[in-house]
Amino acid sequence: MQYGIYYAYWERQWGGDYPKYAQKVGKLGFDILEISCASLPGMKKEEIRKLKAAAQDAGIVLSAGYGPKPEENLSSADPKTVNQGFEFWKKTFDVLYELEITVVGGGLYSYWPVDFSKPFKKEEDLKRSIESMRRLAEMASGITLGMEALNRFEGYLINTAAEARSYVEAVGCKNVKAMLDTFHMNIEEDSLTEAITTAGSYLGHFHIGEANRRPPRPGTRMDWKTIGKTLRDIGYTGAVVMEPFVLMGGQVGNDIKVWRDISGGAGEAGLDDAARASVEYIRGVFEG
Ligand SMILES: [Mn+2]
Repeated sequence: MQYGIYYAYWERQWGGDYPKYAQKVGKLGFDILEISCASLPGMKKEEIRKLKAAAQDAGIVLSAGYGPKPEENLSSADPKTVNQGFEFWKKTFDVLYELEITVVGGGLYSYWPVDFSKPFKKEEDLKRSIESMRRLAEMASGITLGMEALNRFEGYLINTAAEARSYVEAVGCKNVKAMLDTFHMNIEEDSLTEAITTAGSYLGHFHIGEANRRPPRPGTRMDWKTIGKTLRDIGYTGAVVMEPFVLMGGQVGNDIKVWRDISGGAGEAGLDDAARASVEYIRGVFEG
């Protein structure tokens, strides 16, 4: 397995200086920097070149995550919205290819975060989403699309590993895979072991975080040893990316709903130390 971290751990606004983060996470002991697709369609050649060089220098690879905007929702009943979604992905895949990114995950099958004040029909949205995903999979040749099971407060189409698996089976494309995140699993699954086993060979990307989205560490209610063992048992050899959110404020704090300073006043150096300790711990425990 390879171990990564999502850049937004350090940010209060979405987006950031990715070449800087590539260098940083390489030094902290990670193999992967996960970035957001949000700014990729407008990325200039020179910026792409700089980021690729930074990743190469740092000895890391890049992966990507995304929560589609409401106007890019591939499950929408409005054809214009669905088209906008495909337009976004068309531009994004061009940049992902250039950055040699082979995995992109998130609530790609819907939009994020879902506005539950608006009406929706799960069955119909699911049907449209599956049809869209087949088309997206074709556009994404060589890139694995991770269908992330999100908790009920953030999404409704795929909340569990079982739902992710049946969605992926219904799509029936090799590069569309299930994606799990221990933060969401902690809310929705009876058993994290069963959930990982249910995803089985369909698992294409894995996010980790404590129940309160701190970086993983020993002595919490998350049984990291068993989670790591179960991933080994199903033969998972992909990416394990931590997605910690501990900072209050800004659009990130608002979207993630961080209403207290979970970092405990840690500055950048404190956040770095926690990330370094976390990846060292997880690598040791997950590799068995
Ligand atoms: Mn996640």
